Amino acid sequence: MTKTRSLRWSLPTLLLAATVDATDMPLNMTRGVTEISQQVYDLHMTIFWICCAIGAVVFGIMFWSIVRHRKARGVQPAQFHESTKVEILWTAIPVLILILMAIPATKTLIAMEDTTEADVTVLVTGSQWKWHYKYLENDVEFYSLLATPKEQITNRFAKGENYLLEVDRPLVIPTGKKVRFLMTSDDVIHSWWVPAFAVKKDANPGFINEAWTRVDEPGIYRGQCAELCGKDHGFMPIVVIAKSPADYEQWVNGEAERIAKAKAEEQELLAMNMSMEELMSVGARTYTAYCAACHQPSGEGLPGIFPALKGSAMALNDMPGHINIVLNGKAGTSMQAYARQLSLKEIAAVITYERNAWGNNTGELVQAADVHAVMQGKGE
Ligand SMILES: [Cu+2]
Repeated sequence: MTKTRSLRWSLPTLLLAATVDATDMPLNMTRGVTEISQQVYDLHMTIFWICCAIGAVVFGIMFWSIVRHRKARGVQPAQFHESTKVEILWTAIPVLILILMAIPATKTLIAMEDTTEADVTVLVTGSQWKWHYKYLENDVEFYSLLATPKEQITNRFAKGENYLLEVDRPLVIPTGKKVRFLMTSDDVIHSWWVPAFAVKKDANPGFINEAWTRVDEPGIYRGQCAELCGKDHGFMPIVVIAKSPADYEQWVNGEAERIAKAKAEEQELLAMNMSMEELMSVGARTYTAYCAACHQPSGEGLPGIFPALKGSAMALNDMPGHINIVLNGKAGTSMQAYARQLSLKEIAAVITYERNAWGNNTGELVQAADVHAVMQGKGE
């Protein structure tokens, strides 16, 4: 008897629980921080409650009918095959509901797609496995790489608060301004996803997709690549810092200065010779950040997938070929072109490292000028 009573009460409790504000539900979509993300959230909740209402009505009628017309009560089945009235009703009602749902959905979609009159435009390029940002109004561009230490990934250190959601150089955008993103890719399909902005757009090689956002609150917003793009798909996070327009302006100037300075240094570097010690130390750092994921920290590669550098003919004998492949990549393989991604110094250093580490003791130094010569030879 008590069991029946508790069952009788549990159903209304369950139904009432559904009226609790859905934001309390940790598995629900987040509201985000932009007007669009709020619109998307509201749309999602509207459709959700419509679905709940439809579910309640349809299952209510169904269960009521099953119980009310059960055989035990001696009910005779009704015969209304091919009833025009019923068929019109069950077509018209869903069509009406769909139209009702399509109106707010279309409004939100149109607002999301409207990338006109942007204040700032950023070209976002995905590549295995990092993001590249280029500010079209300024001479500012950079790669944004995962900054979580390897030791955390391999469980040698405790995992940090923003594990796998931290980068060396975050994208910076101004608050209160419309920022347009142009998405593309260097290799496979990636997807640039920042949940707080309700922006999730595929980055396809050879195509440009558009998205936009306007963030009002300064802050740090995090996201991830949302399209399975290969082995390190889980290691290409996105970090966006929204700064006030004045701070943003300052940051842009600082970046432009940094890039101009690096270019000037590179010119100086061409006349300089770096020592083996310096080349090996910069080279080891560069190798770990850019090469070790495929060629492995041991330089042994993965047989059949990524070639070994340790003891390889190219690393031991063919210096121009070695420089060329690092600069320009190898078409049809995962070997990327690093000419744009790394500085002359880093390229010279990483090649020196590869020619002298793991017992590849060629004793050869590769200088920035050597790399530059191969670059010029290629007419770049
Ligand atoms: Cu990706």
